[in-house]
Amino acid sequence: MAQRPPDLDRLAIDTIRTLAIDAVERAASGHAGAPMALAPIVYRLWHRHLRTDPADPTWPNRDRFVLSAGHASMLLYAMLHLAGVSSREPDGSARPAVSLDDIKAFRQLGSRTPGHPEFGLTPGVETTTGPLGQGCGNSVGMAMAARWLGARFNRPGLTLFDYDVYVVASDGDLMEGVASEAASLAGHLGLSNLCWIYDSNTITIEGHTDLAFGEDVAARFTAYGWNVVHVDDANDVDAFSRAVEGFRATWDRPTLIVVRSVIGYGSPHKQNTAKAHSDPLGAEEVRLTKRAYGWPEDAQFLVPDGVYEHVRGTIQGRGGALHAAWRERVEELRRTDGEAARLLKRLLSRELPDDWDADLPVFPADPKGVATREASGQVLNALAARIPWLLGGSADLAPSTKTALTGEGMGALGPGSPGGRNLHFGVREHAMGAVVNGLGLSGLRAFGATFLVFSDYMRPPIRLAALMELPVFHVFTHDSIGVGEDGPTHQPVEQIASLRAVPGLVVLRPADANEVAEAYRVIMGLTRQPACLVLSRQALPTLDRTRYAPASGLSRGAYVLADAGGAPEVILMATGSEVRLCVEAYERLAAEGVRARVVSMPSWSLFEQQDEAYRESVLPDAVAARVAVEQGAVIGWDRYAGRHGTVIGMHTFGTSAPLKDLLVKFGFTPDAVYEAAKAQLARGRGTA
Ligand SMILES: Cc1ncc(C[n+]2csc(CCOP(=O)(O)OP(=O)(O)O)c2C)c(N)n1
Ligand SMILES: [Mg+2]
Repeated sequence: MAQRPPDLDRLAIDTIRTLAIDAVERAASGHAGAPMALAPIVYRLWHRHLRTDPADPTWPNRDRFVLSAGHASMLLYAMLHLAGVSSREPDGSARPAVSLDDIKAFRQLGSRTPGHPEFGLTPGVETTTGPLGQGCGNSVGMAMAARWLGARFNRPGLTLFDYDVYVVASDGDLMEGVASEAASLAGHLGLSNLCWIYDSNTITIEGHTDLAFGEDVAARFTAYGWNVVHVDDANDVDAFSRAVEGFRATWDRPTLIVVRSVIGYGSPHKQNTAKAHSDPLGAEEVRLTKRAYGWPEDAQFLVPDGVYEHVRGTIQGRGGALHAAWRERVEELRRTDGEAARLLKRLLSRELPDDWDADLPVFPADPKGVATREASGQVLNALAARIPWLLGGSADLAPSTKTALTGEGMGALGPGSPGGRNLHFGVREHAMGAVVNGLGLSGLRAFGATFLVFSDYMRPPIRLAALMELPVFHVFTHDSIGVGEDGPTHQPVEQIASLRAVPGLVVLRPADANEVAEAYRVIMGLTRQPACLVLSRQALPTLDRTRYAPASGLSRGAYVLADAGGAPEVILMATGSEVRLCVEAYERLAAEGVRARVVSMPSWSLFEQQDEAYRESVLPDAVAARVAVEQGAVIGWDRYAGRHGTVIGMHTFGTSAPLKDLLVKFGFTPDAVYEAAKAQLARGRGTA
């Protein structure tokens, strides 16, 4: 009798399941429960629907697959492996994104298969996930970017961008506020190219979701304006395909596919329990589970004959052809609109247009000056006019953060205007950060904006931007007790220090309008680092750069702004609005014949990148008399002020009062700086 041909789809699905089980078992850590449950639908999505080219996981018009439930990372790694996703090595050869050896090295030092998926480390991983909800937030930015790119580069009969964004989200993802914020925004914008697949298994770490999550998620998403469909069993791949087809046919709204699944599917004792989330199954349970799948019980990391060919053949066949057709369309764009094609190439390679900085304003000296937020608005607009893919917006504070892009053709990005440059995030700081990351992952130069004090609401995406090395930026205004009457709830104290603690994040607090322009020059030149611009609400004098050093010194993080000449006796250093206090104190000291120096220090991290000789030239070790001034927590300033230096900063929260009273109360006056300098000098002479 002829043998029945093996059901290769079933084999592929169980390969994903058992690879996840074996990897978690070998690592003695990680999560196999969700991969065991979701293997059928993720496999079906990739095999049947996803428009992706395994030979080039960076193809710009590929559909995105985001595993927001990053703890299920083995699901993604196994899928990337079976799909044959590969990257190009510098010598042109192809290397698997995830080899079988990589899977065997799951969670080990230096592997491509870290505990949670990391963008940039593993080709095919679209974004770093693990902090629940972030992938959901990123996906909204990706979907906005797809439509933005389409609006800007598609031509009648020539579609360059029409990709879809798929997300796998868990209970935890949908409990997180950031996902709710992002879903609300996506619904408002009618992002019909966005599909979240919700793994509704009613289990989280502590047990049944009845413990803390009783709402009707489907009704909630319907209220957000989403199309909601249900798949009653994660093993019913045909029902899932119908849901995906329903998504593809929906033109006005995002889609949520609610999939009922059983965590740890197939494990006789752990399925449908919270244990399937957290523990490796254990040798005995692994055997029983493999038996339940009809799998050789003692085989490990097994990929049965025929599976690779079956999976890769289909995905590569479909995706390769789509990619080739896309390349032809890019060629056509080159023939018909060379300028657009050139810009697209730059955008996709994270380069800037020629002369992007040609219109950067130079601000004339002015004792009254302007608020740095005001200068920022002018600089940002000068850049936006020359960098077509610079876009962004605020969490409902554009008038205060001065981040509106007002030039010709800017317009708002809205439900019917996907190509707008002004984004209205609504009062959703956390989603703003995550959406900006999604835009950044799509090649756009994106920014967000709010008050500095509310940067706390968006720390998770800021740190993820740094971890992912994304050149996004944020404009944080109202940077100190300078906020005045709004009081301590709105007066940032610890925010600058905490932002400085994020590895790789460039924090810039310019002292005047010309430093603002230079700060933007630095930010736009970044290709692998996010930045935060910390700006004042109140006017700051525009320094006379014929008298003081040029603002271009900002690019080195700290520079000598004013110097009496010769070896300094005392160094006054500050950032932002406090630089002017040091300048005033300096003028008084200089008039008395004291050799004082003012160091403007807009960015610690940029300063730390300078060589020792430069740093020594700015802050000579031999000079112990030092005063540092910043309207923020003093933590860390001793590094520059030295053990005996004076740090004038904030030791408490602020208070509600007119600014002039606050400056006196908290000691931010030229007199206080002058007195501190005198005390420092006296101590140095042994008289203190
Ligand atoms: C922001 C955040 N908080 C907490 C965690 C720790 N954590 C990992 S998975 C998880 C919940 C697991 O439940 P669920 O999201 O439903 O995933 P499942 O176990 O069903 O796969 C938690 C709390 C996290 N990764 N991110
Ligand atoms: Mg769950």
